[in-house]
Amino acid sequence: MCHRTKSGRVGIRRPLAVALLVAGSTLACGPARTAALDDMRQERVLLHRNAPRGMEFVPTSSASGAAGTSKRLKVKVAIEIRLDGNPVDNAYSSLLPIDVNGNGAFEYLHWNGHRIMRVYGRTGKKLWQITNRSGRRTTPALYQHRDQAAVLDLDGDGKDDVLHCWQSGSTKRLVVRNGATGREIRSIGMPGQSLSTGALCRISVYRKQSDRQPIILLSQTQPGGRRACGGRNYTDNWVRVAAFDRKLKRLWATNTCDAGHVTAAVDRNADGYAEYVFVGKYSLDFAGKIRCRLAGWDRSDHVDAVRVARLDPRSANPQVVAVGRTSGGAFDPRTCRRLWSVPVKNVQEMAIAQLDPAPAPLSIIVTRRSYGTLRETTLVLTSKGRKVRTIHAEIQPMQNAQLDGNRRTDELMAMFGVVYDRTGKVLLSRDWYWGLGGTDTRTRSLDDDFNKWTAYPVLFDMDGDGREELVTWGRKRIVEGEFR
Ligand SMILES: [Ca+2]
Ligand SMILES: [Ca+2]
Ligand SMILES: [Ca+2]
Ligand SMILES: [Ca+2]
Repeated sequence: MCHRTKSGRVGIRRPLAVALLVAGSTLACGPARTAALDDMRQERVLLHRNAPRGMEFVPTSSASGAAGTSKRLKVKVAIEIRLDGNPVDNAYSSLLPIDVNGNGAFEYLHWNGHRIMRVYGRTGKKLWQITNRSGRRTTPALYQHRDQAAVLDLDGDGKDDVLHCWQSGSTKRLVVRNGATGREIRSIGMPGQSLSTGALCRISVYRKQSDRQPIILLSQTQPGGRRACGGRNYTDNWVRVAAFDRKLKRLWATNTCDAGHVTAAVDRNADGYAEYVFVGKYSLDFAGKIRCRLAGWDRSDHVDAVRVARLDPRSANPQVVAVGRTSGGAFDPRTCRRLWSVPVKNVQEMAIAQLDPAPAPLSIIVTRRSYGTLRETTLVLTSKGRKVRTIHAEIQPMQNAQLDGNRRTDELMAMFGVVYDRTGKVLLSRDWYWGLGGTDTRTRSLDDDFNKWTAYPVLFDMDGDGREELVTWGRKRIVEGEFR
C-alpha cells in the first residue's frame, strides 16, 4: 500500500512525495515515485553532473512500460544558437540547463572556467554575460574534462540561480549568481585554493533526508600544496570535501585524499532525498563524518566512477558500484563491505542500466580506456558481477536513458551523444549535428574531435513536455535536438 505524505521540497518543481512501507523499509511508489524519479532525472543534470566520469543512475525503464521495439533514433535540430567569442573557449566550455524565469522551459548556461559565463534564451538572445579577462580558462590541456557548477534556486524566489567557481585576482571564489540577471547574490573567497588550469571546479548539491534542505559539497585542495595527499592534492580527486549551506555558510570540511572523481548519493527509501553520500571511495554523512571506506581499496588509489542503485529490484537495499585503476566491484553502502569484484583490471568508465527487460536485475557496463585502439573493451556484467557479454565497441558510457520504443529496457548514451542499445548496436550517431556550421567532418584524431564539439552533451527535458532533448555545443553553436 502506498501512503501519501506531503513533502515541502525546496526548489523542486514537483511538491508531492508518497511513501510505501515494505517489510520495514520505506520506498516511494505510485505517482510520487514517478515524481521523485522525474526530480532525480533533473537533478542528476542540474545538481551534480560530471558527465565525463558518468552520471548518477536513475531508473528510466519499468516492468509496466510498453514493450515496443528498439529502433534507430532520429533527431531533428530544433534550436540553433550562434555563439560569439573565442571558438576554442566555446568548445571547451561547460553547459547546464537553467530556468531563469521559473516557467518550466530551460535556457542555456554556457561558461568556461573563470573566464566567461553567459545565459542564452531559447530564441538565441544572450540574456547576460560576465567576463574576467585574466580568469582561469579550461583549455585543450583538459582533454575531455570540464568544470562543474550547479543550478538551483538559492534565494527562494522560485527561479534558478547559478552556483559556480570564479576568481577575483588570485583568489578563488564560490559564487551564487542570479540566473536571470547574472547579478552576484553572494560569494565567499577561498584563499590558498589553486587557480591552475587543472584545478577543476567540483560541486555536488544534494537534498538531505533530515531536513530536505540542499547541502553544497565542494572539492578543495588541502593545505600543504603539492606535498599533500602523496603529491596528488587535486580537486579532481575530491581530496577535501567542504560543505556549505544555501547561504554559503561553511558547515564543515573533511580530508579525503585520493577519494575519486565523482560523488553518488544513497537514497535508501527512494524518496528523492539523500541519507548519505559517497565521495569516491569514502562514504560521508551530512555532518562530515566518514562512515566507511570501500573495503580493500588501495589507500593511494582513487575511484574513477561510482554509482548507487538497487541492482536487484526485489531487494530493498541499494548497492554501490565503484571502479578504478586498482580495483572495482559492488559494495554494501551501509558498511562498505565488498559484495563482489569486477572480473577485469583497470576499468575507468562505468554505467548502470536496465539492459534486461524490467523487472529483471540491472546490468553494469564497464569500459577499459584504450582511446583509438581496436581492443574490445566494453563488458556487460550481471548485477552479481558475472560477465555476460562483450560489446565490440569502445563505449564510454555516460548514462542510462529511455529513448526508443521499448520502455522496459534502457539505452546507453555515450561520448558525443552516441546512443547504443543493449547489444551495442548504434541507435543514434553524431551525424545530426557534426557538420553544422561547416565543421570539418573528417576525423583525424579524437583530440581534433574535442576541439569541435563537446564530448558530453546534455540529455534533458528542456521545454517541460516530459520528453528529453539532446543539447550539444561546440566552437560556434549551441544546438538543441528533438527526438522524432
Ligand atoms: Ca532564485
Ligand atoms: Ca531518501
Ligand atoms: Ca528503451
Ligand atoms: Ca522536452
